[in-house]
Amino acid sequence: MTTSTLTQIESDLQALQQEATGAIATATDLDTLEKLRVNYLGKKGQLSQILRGMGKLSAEERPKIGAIANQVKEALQGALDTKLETLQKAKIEAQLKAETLDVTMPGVGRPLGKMHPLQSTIDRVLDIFVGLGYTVAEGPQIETDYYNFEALNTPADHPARDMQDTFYLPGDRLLRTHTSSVQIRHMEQNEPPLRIVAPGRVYRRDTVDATHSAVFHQIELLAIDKNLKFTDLKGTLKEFLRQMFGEDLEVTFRASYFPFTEPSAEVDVKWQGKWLEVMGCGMVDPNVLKAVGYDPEVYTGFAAGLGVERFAMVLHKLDDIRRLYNSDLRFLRQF
Ligand code: 2NM
Repeated sequence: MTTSTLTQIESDLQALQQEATGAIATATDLDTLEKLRVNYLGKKGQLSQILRGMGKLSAEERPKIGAIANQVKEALQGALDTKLETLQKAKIEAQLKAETLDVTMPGVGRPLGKMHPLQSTIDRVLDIFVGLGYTVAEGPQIETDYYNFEALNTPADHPARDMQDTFYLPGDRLLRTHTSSVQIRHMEQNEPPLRIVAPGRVYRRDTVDATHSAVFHQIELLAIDKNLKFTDLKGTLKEFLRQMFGEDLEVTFRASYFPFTEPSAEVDVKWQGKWLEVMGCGMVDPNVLKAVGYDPEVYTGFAAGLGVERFAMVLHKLDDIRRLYNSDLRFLRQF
């Protein structure tokens, strides 16, 4: 083999090292660097191609070129490794910089929403009854005549139907006039003893004025057990009203009438010097118990109902029920 082949390979290796070192030095991203590695040191890369020419060398020349080739390879590998580390660090730093959150920047002011006074009144009432061992029950606002009236001892010709003028819908449907329908559904599905409290929206064909709305909210409670008596009802409501309006509250029960309770009573509280009617109540009528399949000889029960709007108006000294519905923020922000 001629010396010229030897020197040719030597100078090719030198040229490769020079070119590759320069290219590696100018690489600015990891992709480019990887392409350079493949191009120079890869299986089919330029270094391999030059070394293929070694076949023409003599046995004495071969180790000499082999040693040089190794030096070139190590030098390039070293340059690649160093550059790789630099570029990786730079990439992480750029990422960290891009993702930095400046916690000293002023925040964007987001006005806080708050609970509507009707909802906070409902929540207060429910919290008290849950504390007394009651469970919250809910049901549909569109009802049938059966659940809203018939099962509640209020047949079609009953005069009490006029007491709560009803919105009728097509096809034997109506908008519930009280949440008692929820209690009927619950009793149908459960065995006594039970204590439930049913909050919800109810509908009556009333002329709207400062104290009436065609859509309002009720909370009704119901307890069924053996040996429940009127004194249990009184004790429960007195405790509820005491928690609602405060200690030393004067409470009085006045005889009244509801088709679904017997006896029935209206509850008044002395609030800021005046007697206020706040609830209706009574012992569940035996006909109601029979309608849901309970034996009135074994079980008795008491029930009571309150209007949420009325409670909210008393507690917050409101003079017009309509303020609770027209979403005037100047009004709502006060609560
Ligand atoms: C009231 C007043 C008196 C009442 C009765 C029932 C049921 F389903 F057990 F028969 N639930 N609620 C009731 C009784 C409601 O609201 C003024």
